[in-house]
Amino acid sequence: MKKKKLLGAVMASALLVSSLASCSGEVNYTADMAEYAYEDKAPSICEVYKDYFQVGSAINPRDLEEGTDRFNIINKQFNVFTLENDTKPETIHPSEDVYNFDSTDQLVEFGEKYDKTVRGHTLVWHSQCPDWFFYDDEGNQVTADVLVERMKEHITTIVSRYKGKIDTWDVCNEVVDDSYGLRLSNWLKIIGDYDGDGDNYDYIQIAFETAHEADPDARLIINDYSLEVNSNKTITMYNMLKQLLEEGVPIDGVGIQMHIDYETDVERMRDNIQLLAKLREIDPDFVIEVTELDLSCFTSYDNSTEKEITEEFTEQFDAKYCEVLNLLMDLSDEGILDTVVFWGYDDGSSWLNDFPVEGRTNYPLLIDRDLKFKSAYWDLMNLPRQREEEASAQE
Ligand code: 9MR
Repeated sequence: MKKKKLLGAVMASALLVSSLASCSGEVNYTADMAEYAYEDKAPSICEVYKDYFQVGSAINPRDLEEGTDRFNIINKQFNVFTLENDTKPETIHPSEDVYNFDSTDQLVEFGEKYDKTVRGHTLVWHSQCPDWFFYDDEGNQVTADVLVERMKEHITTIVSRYKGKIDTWDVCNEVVDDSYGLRLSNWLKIIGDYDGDGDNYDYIQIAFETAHEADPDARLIINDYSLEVNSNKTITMYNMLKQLLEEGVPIDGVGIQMHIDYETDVERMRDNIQLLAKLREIDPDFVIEVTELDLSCFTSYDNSTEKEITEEFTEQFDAKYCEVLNLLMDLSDEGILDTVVFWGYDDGSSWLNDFPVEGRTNYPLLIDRDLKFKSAYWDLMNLPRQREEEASAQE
């Protein structure tokens, strides 16, 4: 930034800041301060929330190119990272004898160099999982024994390689069906009730036990979407985890993806999460993680491709982000949650463009397409302090 522009920005911010002074004498951040972002003078979201939880982002290998704006942003803003796609089975283990570790190695090196928490996403999933797992060379479906062996080999090879380096694994992803019971994936269909004890949780149980053997210190998570709003899914997840935890299966927590929108009912989210938190009656150390947070500008019943981002809409959007982060701080205060990961950081790279409606442009994250910090980001930066002030005013 040129000096003159910087001076102008400083003066403008000083004026604004003086009118926004809070009762403690500290000042609120304003969107105008986005001017500082490229100067590495913006605050850091993980720093601002450090008393509550780690704050992270899904990233891609291009974000790890040191010296770029993208690298500087992610390195400063977040302290926990996951690769958006490159640790998934189809990339890391595309055929039985081929492993591609490059991107995951790169993430792990970055984590070691800059002291970041690294998450591995994901070992067992119905999607982005190559067919070779499920079929033999003649194209016939493999037996349960073969699939169990393949799954064990896959998990053991990957988790052992990153033992002590990848802190947390999404061991199983999206195993619960949207309407009832478990998702009828190839994993479930083929492995089924493997031990004959009357339930079909076996592939999940074996996956967690295998990961635990490979790295006993890693945090092992079962990750799913819509748990915060779809109570049927939450109940299925709760019942299954209750049984598995009572049987001693090494599951350390549940990952709530949290792909929500600007109308999502936050009180319903609280109720659903509280149900899952009851699993702490069985294992007091059981955690809830938010693993893929983003906030769509389209509701699920909206099929349009464009959204007019009016001032009024922005206020609604920013307020929803604040409402959600306040809920997450409540959960942290209760000792339930210590990790919040956004599914990306800039609108331009979000999976929510073109999905689920082709041609759609979405704006679900905290940083815009020009890598400028949005007003929602600045609102979130004020939130922990405002919350603490409100709490002390009530004392
Ligand atoms: O963001 C990911 C996108 O780039 C991929 O094309 C997509 C493929 O299924 O997966 C997206 O990430 C998903 C994550 O792995 C699991 N939860 C839902 C995420 C969004 O679809």
